[in-house]
Amino acid sequence: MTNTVLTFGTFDVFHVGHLRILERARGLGDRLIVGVSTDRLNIFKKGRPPVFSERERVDIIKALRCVDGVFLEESLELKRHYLLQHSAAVLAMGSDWAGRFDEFNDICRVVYLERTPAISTTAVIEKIRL
Ligand code: C2G
Repeated sequence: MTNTVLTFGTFDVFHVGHLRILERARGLGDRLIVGVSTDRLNIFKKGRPPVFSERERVDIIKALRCVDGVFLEESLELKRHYLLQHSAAVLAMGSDWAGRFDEFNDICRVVYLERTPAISTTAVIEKIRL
């Protein structure tokens, strides 16, 4: 029985905080499948389009050694569907989402992993701007 881990994110302006959580999520099972937010979902979540398109963000995530598969996350409301579709044994998310996905405890283990401090896409954009 393959122990599939699912995680989700926009992964815009990819940085080491994204890499750390993907590597740690991968360590929770035998394979890691990543739901990458569509451009449209990012606008809904963050009120702005991502810097890099969904195509570019998918290509980067797909290229990572710790990632076994990628799909487009169209909506935050489809999480149960995605978890069942991929027979996820684990949902792993950053601690900024702590508690938000406990409702899925009936179909998989829900794990919140500590965020990597002092780095975010917004901070990287600000640093480049300055
Ligand atoms: N992250 C992290 N450390 C950081 C920044 C981000 O661990 N310094 C984690 C976040 O907690 C998240 C993942 O990296 O688990 C992706 O972050 P985002 O691309 O900002 O994704 P988010 O907007 O949280 O999307 O359905 C859930 C959403 O799609 C998650």
